[in-house]
Amino acid sequence: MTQITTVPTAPITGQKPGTSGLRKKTPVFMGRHYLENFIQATFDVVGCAGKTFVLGGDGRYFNDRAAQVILRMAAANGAARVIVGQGAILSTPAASHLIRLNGTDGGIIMSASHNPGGPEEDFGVKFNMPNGGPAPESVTEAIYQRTTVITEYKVLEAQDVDLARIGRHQLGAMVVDVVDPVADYATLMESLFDFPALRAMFADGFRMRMDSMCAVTGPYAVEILEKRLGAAKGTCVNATPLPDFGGMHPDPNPTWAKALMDEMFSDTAPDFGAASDGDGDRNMVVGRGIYVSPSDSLAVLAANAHLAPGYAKGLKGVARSMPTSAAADRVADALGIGKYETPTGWKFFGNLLDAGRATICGEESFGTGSDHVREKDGLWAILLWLNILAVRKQSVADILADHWAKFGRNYYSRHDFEAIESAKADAMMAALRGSLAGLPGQVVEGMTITAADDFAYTDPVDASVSMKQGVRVMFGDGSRIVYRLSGTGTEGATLRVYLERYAAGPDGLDLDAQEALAPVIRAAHVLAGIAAHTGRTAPDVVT
Ligand code: G16
Repeated sequence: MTQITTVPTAPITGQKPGTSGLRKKTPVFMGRHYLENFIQATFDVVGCAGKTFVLGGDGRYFNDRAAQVILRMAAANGAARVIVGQGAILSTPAASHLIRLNGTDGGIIMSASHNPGGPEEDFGVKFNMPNGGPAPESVTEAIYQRTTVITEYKVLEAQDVDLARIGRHQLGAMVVDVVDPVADYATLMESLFDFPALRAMFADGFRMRMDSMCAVTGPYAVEILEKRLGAAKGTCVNATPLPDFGGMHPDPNPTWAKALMDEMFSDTAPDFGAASDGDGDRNMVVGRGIYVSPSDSLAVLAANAHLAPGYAKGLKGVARSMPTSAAADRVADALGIGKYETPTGWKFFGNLLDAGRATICGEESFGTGSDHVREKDGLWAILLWLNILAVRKQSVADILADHWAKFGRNYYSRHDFEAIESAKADAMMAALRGSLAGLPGQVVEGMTITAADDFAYTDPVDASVSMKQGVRVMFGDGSRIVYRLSGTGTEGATLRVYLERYAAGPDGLDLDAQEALAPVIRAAHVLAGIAAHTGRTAPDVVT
């Protein structure tokens, strides 16, 4: 017996999606009507009757129960079919792929990405469009507006769907297809990369460490790297997804993936190391004794992508988020292809990819991807690196050295100041914005400021405008400081300070990034009065 119930509800404040969907503390999401209001608002905006959606998440705490609620609400709102990853699990790029592969009307992804998971940690939900990419601001804003006036939601009274069983299920009038979360994604990867060459490289003794940080990519990494490519058993560590990520902070950066960093800088380091995040869209790559910054990774991938079969015809263009270093721009210029600078947030790449203007996109926040899906894709980036290593037969360190010798080096680092009181962070940004007009011409740390602004972006495809996307201070010697507040945190404010300095070479290409950036770092503190506003003198995380 199934019955549709209409439940009276009232708006709950604060359901405004951030950089990538709605992310809150898990107890907030588990609060009365919280998930239901947001899902109903989403269905009200995107439409649900007769539609087909993909549903999956990164397996964090509450993922399983939230999936059952979303399924019952989809059925009550008249959806025709939902394709769900087994156990309600799908990595974000795999979900994007399934949306595209099946030509669905979009999908719902349950994830708070790299944020920790667990009863007291973070949860999140976002809607992806029929192109497989995160909903643009116009849609997320409409969903938010809807949450402010919502009065009821619909839910089907029914038993849980057995999401452990692959195959077709029925939920009221709605079909639920439970699918293997890995198979289609692995096939897609096999179509882009030279798997025989990678198999030969592993057979020749190439050693790798893949740290899935107890998050969603474990099964994907084991299937692709160990089973299909023949990497030694045990290459993949932390490969079982856990609801609390084993207490880890599944953010693949040198701070949170410290065990991987330690191994890669040890005497027994393998040839290549990689890590991915909670929902599998981020990646970090490390060579033996050398860390690859995400901005450099994007540039190297863009310069060498043609070595992989999926990109043999070359790239149409390269896009990066504004705070990402300009290293990729130099590659685009050398290749004579388009280059684009967008606000932070993968959703801004969607139009460029759909319009065929960009093939590869990347961000300083450990995200790289291409037009194969409409999300960034951690394992994709790792496989492209492996493909490049297999063809060039050089170490990561040699590939980076060659790259810098050819293009010069954009020294780069991001300093994060976490859990600042929101009012203090807002006051600092307001003061900074107020000071912009007077900055050009000033000399700080021996560097002359040539321009300062608050980044605004006009989408070249649909002409939509996004204002106030980060304060930029540019210097005469090519150095740059960017300040913005994170849009993905759930506690107070996180101030991100992005630091960049260009060295043309041939000398001075192998300094430690923090050393090379020292004057820029000092200037960043002086210009924004970080200590005076926030009481912080040192960052919590340095990437
Ligand atoms: C999300 C977005 C990325 C963004 C990152 C950091 O990634 O998709 O585009 O760069 O957040 O954003 P912020 O600086 O606002 O915290 P993810 O991996 O969290 O989905």
